Amino acid sequence: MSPKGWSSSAANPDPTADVSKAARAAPANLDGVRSVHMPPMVRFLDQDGELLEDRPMSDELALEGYRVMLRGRRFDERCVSLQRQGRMVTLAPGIGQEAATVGAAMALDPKTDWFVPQYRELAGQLWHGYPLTLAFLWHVGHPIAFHVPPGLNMLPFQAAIAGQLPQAVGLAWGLRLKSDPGVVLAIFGDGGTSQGDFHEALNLAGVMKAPIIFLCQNNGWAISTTVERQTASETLAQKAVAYGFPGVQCDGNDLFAVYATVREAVARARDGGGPTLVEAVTYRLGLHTTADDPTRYEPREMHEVWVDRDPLRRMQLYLISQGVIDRAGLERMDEDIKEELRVAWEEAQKEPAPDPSYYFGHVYASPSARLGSQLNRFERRGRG
Ligand SMILES: Cc1ncc(C[n+]2csc(CCOP(=O)(O)OP(=O)(O)O)c2C)c(N)n1
Ligand SMILES: [Mg+2]
Repeated sequence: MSPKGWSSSAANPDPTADVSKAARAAPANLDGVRSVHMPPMVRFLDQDGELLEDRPMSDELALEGYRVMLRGRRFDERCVSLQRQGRMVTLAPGIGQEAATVGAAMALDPKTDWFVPQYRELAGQLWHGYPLTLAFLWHVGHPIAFHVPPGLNMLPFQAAIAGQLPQAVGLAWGLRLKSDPGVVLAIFGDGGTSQGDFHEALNLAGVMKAPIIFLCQNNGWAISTTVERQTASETLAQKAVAYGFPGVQCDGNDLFAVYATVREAVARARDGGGPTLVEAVTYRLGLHTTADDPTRYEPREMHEVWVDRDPLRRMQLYLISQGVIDRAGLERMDEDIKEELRVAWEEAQKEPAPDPSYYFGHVYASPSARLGSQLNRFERRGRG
């Protein structure tokens, strides 16, 4: 799979050409304009964990990747349970999408590269260095979790769909202007591709050759809207062609495929080759958020098809078949992770509640008069 093979943009027209003659020579023919030649979807592991290509990472690294995917899965399950007990705010689990976010994060160098999340990427964020205790505090709505720890190259999560993308391009362009070797991984969903911010961000990134990887997690749904209702494009990856850079689809439930694809895109970006759009084809096995009930709209059979494509199951089968770990080892790992989560949750609960005045800070660089008067009113009324 070569970067050249990903690109399919047409040459710019010659501005000196005689347009009237050209029009006669090439009458309008709209047949087939819907098709864009795209490379096939990248896949390394089949559904049962059988290798189809040479593995792109060592088995030791694959085991570490699996551990973080599992940590993300168990974290989300624990948080859904805590939310049902009324101990957490609304949250968006990434269940079923762990290979997409962890595989992409593994292709970065956390010392130089930036992770720009949406809200469903916790597993990948854990790989990049976001601490578990802060992750719990995020889901209880504690503002401390919205301050990215110093030295961690990550932006806070973003709930406004695609709102992170123009900022991610600014970040990437800024790195380039400073001759910083870093690249940016910006993650969003299939629904995000309908937002103006998505198109503006991709356009600018293409023109500026910003060192950025746009990772679209096509998880089949934008709440209850299917991808078919979202776009008439055959794939989401092909949208990159219009912006003059490569777009590629990979199997988002295959850790190896996501890792290899994003690694190549990272290398291009670092070498000055500009952006890549990667569409990771995956599926949301859990809820849109804890405020959602997918049984109201999701066909049961569709869900079951994707349960069999679970990225964790696929990696387990691979690791066992290679003799990297056995069933007992996997169970021990699961127990260790549950214990880690218990300790981190306990730690999170020790964090004192913030002073309510905290919420008035960090809104503007210099607080507006309106916010100042609201704070005064709050102080006058007392804190009861
Ligand atoms: C700008 C904006 N419009 C609408 C919403 C309401 N909303 C929240 S999540 C969501 C669906 C997003 O779907 P997708 O981009 O596929 O991401 P996913 O939730 O599937 O990860 C919508 C429309 C929002 N948060 N922001
Ligand atoms: Mg989606």
